[in-house]
Amino acid sequence: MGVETVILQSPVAIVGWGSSGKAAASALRARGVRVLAFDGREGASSSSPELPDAAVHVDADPQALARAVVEAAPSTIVVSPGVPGHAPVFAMAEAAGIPVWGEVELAWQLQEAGEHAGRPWICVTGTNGKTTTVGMLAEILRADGRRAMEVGNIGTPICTAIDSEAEVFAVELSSFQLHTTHSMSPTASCCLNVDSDHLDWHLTTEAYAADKARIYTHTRVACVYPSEDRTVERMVEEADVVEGARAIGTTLGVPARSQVGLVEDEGELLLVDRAYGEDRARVGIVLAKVADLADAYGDHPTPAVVSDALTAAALARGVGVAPEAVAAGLRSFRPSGHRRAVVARTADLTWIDDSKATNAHAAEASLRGMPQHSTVWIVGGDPKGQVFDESIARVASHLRGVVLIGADRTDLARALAANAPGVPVVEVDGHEDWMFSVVNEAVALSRPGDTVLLAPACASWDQFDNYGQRGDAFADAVRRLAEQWGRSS
Ligand code: UMA
Repeated sequence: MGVETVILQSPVAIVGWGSSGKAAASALRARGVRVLAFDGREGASSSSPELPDAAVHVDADPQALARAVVEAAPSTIVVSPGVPGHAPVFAMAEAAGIPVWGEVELAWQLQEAGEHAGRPWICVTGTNGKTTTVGMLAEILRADGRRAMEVGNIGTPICTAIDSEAEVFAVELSSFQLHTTHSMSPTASCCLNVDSDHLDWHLTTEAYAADKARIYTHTRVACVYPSEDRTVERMVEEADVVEGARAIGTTLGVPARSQVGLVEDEGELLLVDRAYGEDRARVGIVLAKVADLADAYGDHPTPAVVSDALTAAALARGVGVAPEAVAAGLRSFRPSGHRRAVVARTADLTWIDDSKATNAHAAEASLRGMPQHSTVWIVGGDPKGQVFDESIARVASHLRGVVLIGADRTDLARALAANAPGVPVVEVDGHEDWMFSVVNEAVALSRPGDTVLLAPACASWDQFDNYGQRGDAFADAVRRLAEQWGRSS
């Protein structure tokens, strides 16, 4: 069918025996390819139901691990996204002339060499909003009657889905995954936004942005981008796309030609497409109302959420989805937990769990939707090398007070004192039952009608296994507070 077929010779080395590595190994073994597994963590187990006999070579020293990988003389090395781009395995593989692929690259190559060749991938990256956008996109595709599947960084390695009967993939991609993706050719693609994150992996903001920009490479139909974001627009301009692919902007304003945006009509905000209609020079096509998001986000969805909906709509229209499917999909979409979820209304306060806000950009987006001086902000954790000053200066006027958490609170405490000088800050250390102290401190800082927002701007790894566990601990503490409040009132 005109698709270049790549045949991998045995053995293939898998570096990182996590969910991506195991999925890659299963897909390869199903095709008769022998795999060798490597991991840098003591205790990485070989017990995988599909691969009981895979013996994992473990070495905690990255140099020694890389040497072992190369000495095994594999035809190809498949690295997991957690392996940083500066890990020695990359340079040693290059010196030895061995290609290095990520699990996403492998999934694309295997798909295109098999019976599902040509299945469209609609790909989304960005510092924030990826999971929400991919979820909305998949709902819109399903509302259009297509068998759509959400895959990638969202939690399902793509290699586990390539042999499924899905007709289209809504793909969430991280910068880690894009770093090792070379031949993927999305039908439509988008980078939602780009801000500093994961500097411990990429080392510089420029390297991080360069990996995000790879989402647009080889795009076939539509490169969707936020039209007010010059950095992302430049990524589209510089991308090596398939001849004929178009740049489609999204805007929270009235859309110009080749854009999807918002139009007010009799007090109602409408999502309008001026990008795909035949008569787009003169008329727009109404796709949905902002009010279609009300069941998921209440009457006042934040600009970030509306922006994600516009992007999902623009991507879906790129694969020919009917206009009415956009409204139906957005109405049936529900955000997953820990993403601005209201967990309780108690103690005269609204309690919001945005534990997924693991960087300053995401926390800022949440706070900016709040009225002035109305929010007690719970912030802190593993800062991942971020500098918080500018973000804090931008959100200071929304704050009533701050409860500072995390194992090391030094950077945030200094940035808050310098950039939000009038705002009271209470620090809570990791003593036993500390999350319950956090919610009580939040009550003490608040006034009736305020919001308490857990939006840590940091990773959770210093005190929890993941952001989900952190959000659950918060919701649990709020529940106990509500019980107490119920007893005393
Ligand atoms: N490992 C090494 N050497 C290293 C780093 C890791 O050997 O230098 C080993 C670890 O010891 C472990 C294994 O690799 O045994 C883990 O692999 P991994 O960290 O690549 O994680 P996976 O289990 O394969 O999950 C990955 C994504 N994880 C990361 O990018 C860190 C998952 O995203 C993704 O859902 C999954 O693939 C399927 O695509 C998680 C994530 O946190 C949710 N993503 C980051 C984010 O969203 O901010 C990017």
